[in-house]
Amino acid sequence: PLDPIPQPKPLPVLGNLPDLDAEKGVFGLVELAERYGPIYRLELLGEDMVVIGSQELVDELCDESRFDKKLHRALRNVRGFAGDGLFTAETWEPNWGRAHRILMPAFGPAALRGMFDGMSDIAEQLLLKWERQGPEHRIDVADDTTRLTLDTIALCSFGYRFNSLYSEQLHPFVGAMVRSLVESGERGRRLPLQNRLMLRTRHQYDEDKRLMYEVADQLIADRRRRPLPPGRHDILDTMLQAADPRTGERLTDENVRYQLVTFLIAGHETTSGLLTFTLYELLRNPRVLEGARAHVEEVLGDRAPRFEDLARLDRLGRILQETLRLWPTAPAFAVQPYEDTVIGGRYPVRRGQTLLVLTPLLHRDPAVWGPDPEAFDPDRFAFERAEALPPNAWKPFGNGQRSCIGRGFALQEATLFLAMLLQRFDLVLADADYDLEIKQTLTIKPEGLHVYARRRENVI
Ligand code: MNH
Repeated sequence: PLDPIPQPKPLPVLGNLPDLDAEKGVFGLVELAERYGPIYRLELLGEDMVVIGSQELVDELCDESRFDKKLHRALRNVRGFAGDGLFTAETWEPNWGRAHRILMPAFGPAALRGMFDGMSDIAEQLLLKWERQGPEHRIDVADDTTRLTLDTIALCSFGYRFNSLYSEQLHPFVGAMVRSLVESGERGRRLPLQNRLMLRTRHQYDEDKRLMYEVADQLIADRRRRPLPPGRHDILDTMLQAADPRTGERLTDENVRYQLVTFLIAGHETTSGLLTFTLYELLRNPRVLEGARAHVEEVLGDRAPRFEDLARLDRLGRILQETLRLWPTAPAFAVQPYEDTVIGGRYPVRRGQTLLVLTPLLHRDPAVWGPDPEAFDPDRFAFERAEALPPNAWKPFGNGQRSCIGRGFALQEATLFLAMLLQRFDLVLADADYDLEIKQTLTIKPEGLHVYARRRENVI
C-alpha cells in the first residue's frame, strides 16, 4: 500500500514557492514540517523536492548502496564558481574520485597534528587582539571568528596569510565569496527569465568569480615559484603534486583552482558559524560555561595547549557536538535514489529525485532527543548516552563518502580556540536582550552577537 508524499497544494508556475517563508530560509522548511510532518514534497520552480527530517527515514537515506549525493539547485549554482571541486562534483565524475583519494589523507590524523601550530598561531592573534582592544570593546563575534577561520584554513592548508586580523577590511575574497553564495541561493528562488534580466547582478557575480579565481591562481603561482622546503608538505602541495593512488593521475591546474576556492569557502564559513553559535549557547547556559571553564583549568591549568591535550578536552568536544545538533551550520544535504524506490515502507520516490535531509529537523526528532529537543545539553553526547543514540541521528557533516573532508580540521580548530579563549577571558554579552538572529547563505550564522572579553587573572 503506497501513500502519496504530503504536499501543500501547488500553484501553476510558482508551485509551492508561496508556501515557503523565504526570509526564514531553512527554518521555514522546519516550520512546514509542523504542518506536513517529517516527510513532505515541494515543487519549487521546477525542482521537485522531498524534505525529510526524521531519524527513521534519514537512516534509510544514509544507505549508500541505494542513494548517492544529489547536487540540488543551490549546489548546482555554487558549481558555477566552485566547478568540479570536491563539494560540487558529481560522485560519478572522475575528478571527484581522484581528488577524494588524493586529499583524504591530507586531512587525516597525521596531517592534523602538523596543522596544530598554524591553528595556535592564528588563535593567538585573535586573542591578543581582544586583549589589546580592552574590556570595553564591543566584539562582533561572527566577524572576528570569520577572520580566525579564514586565516586558519589558508595558513594551514596553503601556507598563505590573509592577515585578516591585522586589517580593518576583510580580504576581498570574503566579500566576493559571500555575495556569490547569496546570489547562488537567490537564483534558486527566481524564475529563469528574472535571472537573465538582472544584468547588474550577473555582472557582479562574474566579477566576484573572477576575483576568487585570481586569488586561487595567485596561490598556485606563488607556490610554483617558491616551493616549500624539502620534507615539508601542505594541502596545496598535495593538490599540485600527489598522484591518485588508483590511476596515477594528477589534478589539473583548473581543478586545483576549484579545490582552492572550495576549501576556502567550505573551510571557514561553517566553522566560524559553529564558533559563534557555541559562544551564543555558552552565554545562555552559564552552568555549561562554568563546567567548560573548570574542565579547561583541570586539563590545561595555565599552560598553553598542546596537540595531545585536544583528545582530553572531551567536554569541549561535547559542547561543539551539541551546538552542531541545534545549529548545524551547513543545515541540509541532499541525496537521490539510484533507482525508483519506496522509502519508509510506503512513499514512492523516483530515480534522481532530490531528497533533502533537513538536519535542524532531524536533530530535533523527539523520538531520538526526547520531549525537549530545544534544550542545550552537551551531556546528550556523554559516552553511554551517545552509545545509545540510534544510527544517523546526528549528521552535521553529511553522509558516507560524500561527508565532510574537513570534519577533523574544523573540530580541532574549534576545540583549540575555545580552550584558549576560556583560559584567558570571561565573556559578557554586550546586549543583555540579544535575540538570536540567523543569517543564511548556504550556511547559517548568528548575526549581531556582540560580547565583551575581560581578561582573567592568570599567567597565560
Ligand atoms: Mn565541510 C562537505 C559540513 C568544515 C570541506 N561539509 C560537507 C558536507 C557537510 C559539511 C554537511 C556534506 C555536503 C553535502 O552532502 O552536500 N563542514 C561542515 C561543517 C563544518 C565543515 C558543519 C564545520 C563545522 N568542511 C569544513 C572544513 C573544510 C570542509 C574546515 C575544509 C578544510 N566539506 C568540505 C569539503 C566537502 C565538505 C571539501 C565535500 C566533500 C566531498 O564531497 O568529497
